[in-house]
Amino acid sequence: MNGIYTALICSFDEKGKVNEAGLREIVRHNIDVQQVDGLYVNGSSGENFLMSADQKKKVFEIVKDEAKNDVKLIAQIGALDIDEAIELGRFATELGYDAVSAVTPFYYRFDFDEVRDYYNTILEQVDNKMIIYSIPALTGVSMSLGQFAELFENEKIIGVKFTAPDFFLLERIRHAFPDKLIFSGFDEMLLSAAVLDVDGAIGSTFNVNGRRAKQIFELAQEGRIKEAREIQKVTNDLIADILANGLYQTIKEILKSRGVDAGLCKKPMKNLDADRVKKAQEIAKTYL
Ligand code: SI3
Repeated sequence: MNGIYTALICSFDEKGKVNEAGLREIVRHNIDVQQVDGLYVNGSSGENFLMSADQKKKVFEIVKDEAKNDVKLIAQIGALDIDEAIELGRFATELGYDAVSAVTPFYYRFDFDEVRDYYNTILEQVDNKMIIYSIPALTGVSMSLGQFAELFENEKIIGVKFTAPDFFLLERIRHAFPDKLIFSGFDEMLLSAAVLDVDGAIGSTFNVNGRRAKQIFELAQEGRIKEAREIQKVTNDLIADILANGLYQTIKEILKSRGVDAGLCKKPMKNLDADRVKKAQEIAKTYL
C-alpha cells in the first residue's frame, strides 16, 4: 500500500451538502491528472469533522463507486463516538476499502490506555487493517516511541500516518518497525521524510500538486536528492502561498481553475472573498 495518497478534498454546496458530481470530478482529477497511488478519504482535508455520519458514508460510497479499483483507498473513520467509528469502519470495509485509518481520540485529553483501548476496540469489530492517524498539532495527542510500540502489538495496526515535524521520533519509529507502513503527513516535509525511508505520504496539496509529490518521492528513493530538493523547493513556494491564502479553500479554487467543480467549504469554515479567489487563480497560473 505504499506511495503517494491524496488526502481528498470534498465538494460541498452552499447548504453544506455533499456535491456528488463535484466529488466525482475531484476523484477523477486525482487519479487521471495527478496520477496518485491512492486516496485518503474523509481526513482533515475532506472536512470530516464537520460532517454527519450519513454524509461521511455518502462520501465513502461515491469515492469507491468512482475510483473502483483504479487506486488504493483508505477510509478515515475516526470519530469521538466510538460506535460511529466502528459503524463507519464496517461500512467502508464492506465497500471494499483497502484499509481504515482513525485519528487519535481528542478533546477530552484521554490517557494512553484509553487511546490504545480505542483502537483495539474498533479492531475487534472491524475486519480490516488500521493505519493510526497521528496529528498532534490538531489533536493535542503526542505519542512516544514506546506507545507506538504498544499500539503496533495489535497486528491489525499496520502503520501510521505521521503528521508531525518530529523527525527524531520518525527516524526512531522507522528504525524500530521496518515492517510497519509509515506515511508522511506534511507535504512541505516530504523530501525529508522520504530520506528517512517512509513508505509513502498522504497530503492535501496532492489534490493539485500530486505529480510533483510523486517525483520528489521517487527521486528520493533513487538517491537523487539534489533533483528532489529542487522540486521540493517549488512545491514549498506553492504550499507557502496556499497556506497564506487559506488552505482548503485555495486548493478548491485551484481545482476550479482546472475545470473541477470543487465547490465550497462547509460552515463554520469560511470561503474566500473576491481578492483571495483572484490570488488563488494567480497561484494556479504561477505554479501549475
Ligand atoms: O487527513 C488529512 O486530510 C491529511 O492528510 C492531512 C495532511 O496531513 C495535511 N494536514 C492538514 C492539517 O491539512 C497536510 O497535507 C497539510 O495540509 C499540508 O502539509 C500543508 O501544511
